[in-house]
Amino acid sequence: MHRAAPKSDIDESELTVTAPKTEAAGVKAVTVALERAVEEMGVVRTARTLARVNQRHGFDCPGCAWPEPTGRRRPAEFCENGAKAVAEEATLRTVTPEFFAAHSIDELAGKSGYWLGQQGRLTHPMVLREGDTHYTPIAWDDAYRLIAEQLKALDSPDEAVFYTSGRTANETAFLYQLLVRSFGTNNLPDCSNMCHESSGTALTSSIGIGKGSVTIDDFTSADLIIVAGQNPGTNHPRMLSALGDAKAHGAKIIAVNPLPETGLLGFKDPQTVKGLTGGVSIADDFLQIRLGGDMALFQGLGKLLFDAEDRAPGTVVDRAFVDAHTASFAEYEKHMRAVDLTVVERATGLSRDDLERTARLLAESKAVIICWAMGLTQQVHGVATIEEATNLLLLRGMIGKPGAGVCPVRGHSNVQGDRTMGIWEKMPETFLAALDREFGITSPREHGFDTVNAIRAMRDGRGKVFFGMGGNFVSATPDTEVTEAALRNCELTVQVSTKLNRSHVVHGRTALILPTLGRTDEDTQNGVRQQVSVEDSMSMVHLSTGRLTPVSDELRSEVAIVCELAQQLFGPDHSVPWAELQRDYDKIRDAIAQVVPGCADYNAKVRGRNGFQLPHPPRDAREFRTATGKANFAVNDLHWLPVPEGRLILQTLRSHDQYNTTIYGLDDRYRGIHNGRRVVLVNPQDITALGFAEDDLVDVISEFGDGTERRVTGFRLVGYSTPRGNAAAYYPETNPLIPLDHVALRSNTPVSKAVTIRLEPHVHTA
Ligand SMILES: Nc1nc2c(c(=O)[nH]1)N[C@H]1C(S)=C(S)[C@@H](COP(=O)(O)OP(=O)(O)OC[C@H]3O[C@@H](n4cnc5c(=O)[nH]c(N)nc54)[C@H](O)[C@@H]3O)O[C@H]1N2
Ligand SMILES: Nc1nc2c(c(=O)[nH]1)N[C@H]1C(S)=C(S)[C@@H](COP(=O)(O)OP(=O)(O)OC[C@H]3O[C@@H](n4cnc5c(=O)[nH]c(N)nc54)[C@H](O)[C@@H]3O)O[C@H]1N2
Ligand SMILES: [Mo]
Repeated sequence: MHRAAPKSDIDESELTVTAPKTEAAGVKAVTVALERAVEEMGVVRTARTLARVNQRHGFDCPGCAWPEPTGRRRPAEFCENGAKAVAEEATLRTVTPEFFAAHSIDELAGKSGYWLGQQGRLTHPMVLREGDTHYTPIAWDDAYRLIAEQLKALDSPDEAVFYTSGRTANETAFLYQLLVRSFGTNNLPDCSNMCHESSGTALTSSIGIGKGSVTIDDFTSADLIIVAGQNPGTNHPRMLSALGDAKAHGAKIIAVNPLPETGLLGFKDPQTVKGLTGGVSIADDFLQIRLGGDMALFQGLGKLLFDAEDRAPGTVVDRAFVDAHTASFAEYEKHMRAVDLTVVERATGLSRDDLERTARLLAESKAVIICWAMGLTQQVHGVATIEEATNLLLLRGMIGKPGAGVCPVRGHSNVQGDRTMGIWEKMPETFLAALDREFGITSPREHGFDTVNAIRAMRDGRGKVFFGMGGNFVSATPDTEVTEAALRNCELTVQVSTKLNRSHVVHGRTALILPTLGRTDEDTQNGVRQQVSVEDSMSMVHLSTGRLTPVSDELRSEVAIVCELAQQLFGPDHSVPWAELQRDYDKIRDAIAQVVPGCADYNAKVRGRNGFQLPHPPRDAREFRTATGKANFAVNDLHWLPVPEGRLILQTLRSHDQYNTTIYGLDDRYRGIHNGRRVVLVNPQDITALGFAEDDLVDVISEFGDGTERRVTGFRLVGYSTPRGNAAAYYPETNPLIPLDHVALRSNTPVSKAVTIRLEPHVHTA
């Protein structure tokens, strides 16, 4: 029925390039997704599974964190990449002990991440002991004992690192951080450190809470929506429906992006019959900005808003809001009035007319939302850039009213919830005190390692045990060579995973693979089907229930793995009732209700029709819990990215056919790249100016301020619409180019969207 796993690996010589698509979604999206799903799951499982995505009593889509429309869930909010995410997880292909017996670790290390992931679901706990050539099966209890022994043998709990990826449900996340803090460390790096950390840092400083202030319903009352540094057509396809609805209600939409992303510029809604025929352009205006130019854009707009206020006093600055709710307005005003618009033009690559047109819309609109994702966060000045976007909204009184606010669009389906539940290397004292009170433990107070600092620690021998609760640490992090050496430097690496990935084949002296249930799988404890809960990008919490029969009896839930390991580690007399919590997830939610702010009565509220919304003081009451008690205008010196002579600035991004390090297929349909991934998209004029021709094979060399260089080889040059001096290539193939120390100020996020590179002809070595 379903297709066998691909036997051969990627052959980049088969790569073809066609013109980028001008329309996203539509019928093609439905066909592609269904074909993939049927290949992986067969017809019956496909029908049963896709009918339950994001439905009441169904499961939360493991795709992205975009919320479901409230009240009126569509029969099935169809989303191509959501369907691919589900198919990827619910596949019937399996990676069994026989598979590991047939493939040595050296052989697996030579395969691409694509090949590894496509082999199927992991079925048994496996171990690789020092000197072994192959992973072999291990009993669960022996695996727990091995981990506990290694952890207890450390000189300090701070020599262990506990990573989390954002698919982990609230119940697991809460227990996992409890285990880690009971053990005695705050070393809880997560994928968010590489993702929206800059958003959290900026928003906490500006408005007192690191989360977005809008709800899905605000989209239909907004009259201006700016989407900056985000490619929703690929990464949040359901957001296009919300933007389409907003447009139908009269909102204007502005896309700010170096690339003319198909989803923003042309969209065929697969939900409506209309979508089957004509498409609409989602964006009313497209500002093709230079990489790293957004801080300049927001400052330039600030300046122009003050100019507009001068022309018509009392119409642009929301005085009442500014006076009642904000601090440092005078400093901000002074700073903005001094902004030099000719510098802004150079920094952004935009014209004076672009800037004035946008400022006019901002000044006239009654309700404005600014959305953003990785194009803003993964920049050296990402935090300041997001503060500048927030400044504009504060100036216009656009926080805490219908149709207006800040909207960081989260990636992983529960990355926001994981943070709420305590997955953070620097949780505040109030949380730790509540945790200690509830469980009779003493949480450490010293901050732990974030992702970049965890790599540094393992590299330097200060981190000796790595435990990954999901994710693919080796491929997702920057400076691949350094990170791989850091992992190999560990005594023990443990990966709790659903699918095979590179983090299983780049390993410590001893390595464990612990196979776990996914979102779609039925989770039964003590004979009773369990549910978990997640929080979306707009602070809505709801239940998720998997119903598929797991592909193997040996899979354990993430909750079970945490509880069973904890009992092994802490013994039977620990003050946390691990066995009881594992037996009934309601008990975990009762504990969450006692510890996590806003979660009182969790079990009852999460069972409500649409779940429940966590409190957000600026959104709910224009209350700003900052040190000043007000929303803070931030004053930042302007930074942007001039392109050094003969060089380019590279951004690393996602194709339409991948989920982070999971490669679904080799078809970046919207951008016209097929059957391969090693491409660099460059402005055709730059290709000529640098002495190359389209289709040339090149090596890409990154140059860092400390004089070090990094190289990846054999990339195809593709002429593409991007500003002069800017280039784009796929993640994770280009992660070796990103220096570990190339991080965003204040958030320590790897700068994946601005790497200085040069190109050299690729010399074939036979
Ligand atoms: N199908 C699918 N869905 C996903 C994911 C996936 O891999 N596949 N990943 C999930 C995760 S974890 C995340 S975080 C999100 C990521 O969602 P996105 O942030 O949309 O992901 P990227 O592919 O990194 O795209 C970054 C976008 O920002 C633009 N950009 C880059 N630099 C700049 C800049 O300096 N200024 C401006 N204005 N724009 C810039 C790029 O051209 C691109 O359009 O998606 C989530 N959803
Ligand atoms: N160059 C560059 N690097 C980047 C980025 C970029 O834009 N450019 N983006 C960054 C961002 S935004 C993010 S969020 C990170 C992503 O970093 P990660 O979250 O670490 O990476 P993923 O590729 O999402 O992880 C995929 C693996 O998760 C496992 N998995 C899937 N579902 C489950 C589950 O339910 N439970 C468990 N236990 N495991 C599961 C599977 O084994 C799969 O192989 O990458 C970052 N790295
Ligand atoms: Mo992310």
